[in-house]
Amino acid sequence: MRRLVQSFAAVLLITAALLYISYRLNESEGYAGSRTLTVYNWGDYIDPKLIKEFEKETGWKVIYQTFDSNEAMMAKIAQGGTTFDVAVPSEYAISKMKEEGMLLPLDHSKLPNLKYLDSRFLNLSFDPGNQYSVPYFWGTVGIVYNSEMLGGKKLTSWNDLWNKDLRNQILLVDGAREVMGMALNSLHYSLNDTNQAHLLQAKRKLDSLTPNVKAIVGDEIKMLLANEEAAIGVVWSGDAAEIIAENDKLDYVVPKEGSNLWFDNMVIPKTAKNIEGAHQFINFMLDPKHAAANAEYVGYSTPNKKALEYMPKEVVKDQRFYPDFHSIGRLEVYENLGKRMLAYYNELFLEFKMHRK
Ligand code: N2P
Repeated sequence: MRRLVQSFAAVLLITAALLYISYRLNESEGYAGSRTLTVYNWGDYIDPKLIKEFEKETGWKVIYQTFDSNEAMMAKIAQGGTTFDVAVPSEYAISKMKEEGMLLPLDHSKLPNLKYLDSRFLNLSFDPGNQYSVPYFWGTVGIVYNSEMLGGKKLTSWNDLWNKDLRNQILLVDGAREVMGMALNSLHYSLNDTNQAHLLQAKRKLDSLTPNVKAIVGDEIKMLLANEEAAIGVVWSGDAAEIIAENDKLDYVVPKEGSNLWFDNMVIPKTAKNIEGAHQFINFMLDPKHAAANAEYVGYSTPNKKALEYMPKEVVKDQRFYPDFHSIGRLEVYENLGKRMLAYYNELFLEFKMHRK
């Protein structure tokens, strides 16, 4: 009997000790977790000095990760392995993430710097009232080209790219919506077209561009064009601004058949762990001085009206990168076309990429 009591006491003691250890472990993990803020952004899309400054100011340690497409970002967040506190999707992705319950509503009382944003970028149809997202950068898709390498020629149209003289001269941004959108626009269809015959026609037209396409690339597109490895790039406007700052022989044009107007906004994924820190980070990036420093560093256009006052006049007056987009009727914003249609766009783009090899 005594033996029994003894071993019962021993089991109790061990259980209590284990419980205590696991409690302390959880506590310390929670502690470590709560000191960090995980930010998920596009590549080349922030001034790293701002991350340092934010860490110093708030005491959060930032874990910074990057993605190169909305599709990759959404898949990674949905898969859940890493939890992100802030992410920066584009408008159609925001609409999709909202629909799929992937976002947390924002607490505007924690974002006093919202008042500095230009109202043109607020309350847009993909997020009425900015319940879930706050503007970060915006821009267009267009053609950056080196007219010296093209014998003084000026480009004005998507269809110019199909010219037989441009063999191996074109670099394309690695984006399904962008490249499919270009093909659709070149055929005078909407870049949100969902008609299968039109989409197949666009894909065939892309295939016929293949001899002129040197490569389909990510952020290295800027370096390649600035170094004159190719004469033409289909790029986001901010990349064009960055390239032209490096090499002023290049120019940027939004083709006359029409193109894309896009908005990248900051959001807090539903799975976020540091919601307080996420609001602080968003508000920090909305500070006009920080927004101006960020825009100058990455080359993209800021939606922060007050920030423009801290930036060089020649930058913010440049109609190529700060256009009055309401007056450019030919721009369209990507719509959330639904899961199946988005998958179809991706599939056609992938087939085009394979066809090249
Ligand atoms: C920056 C990518 C910008 C994304 N490298 C445009 N939506």
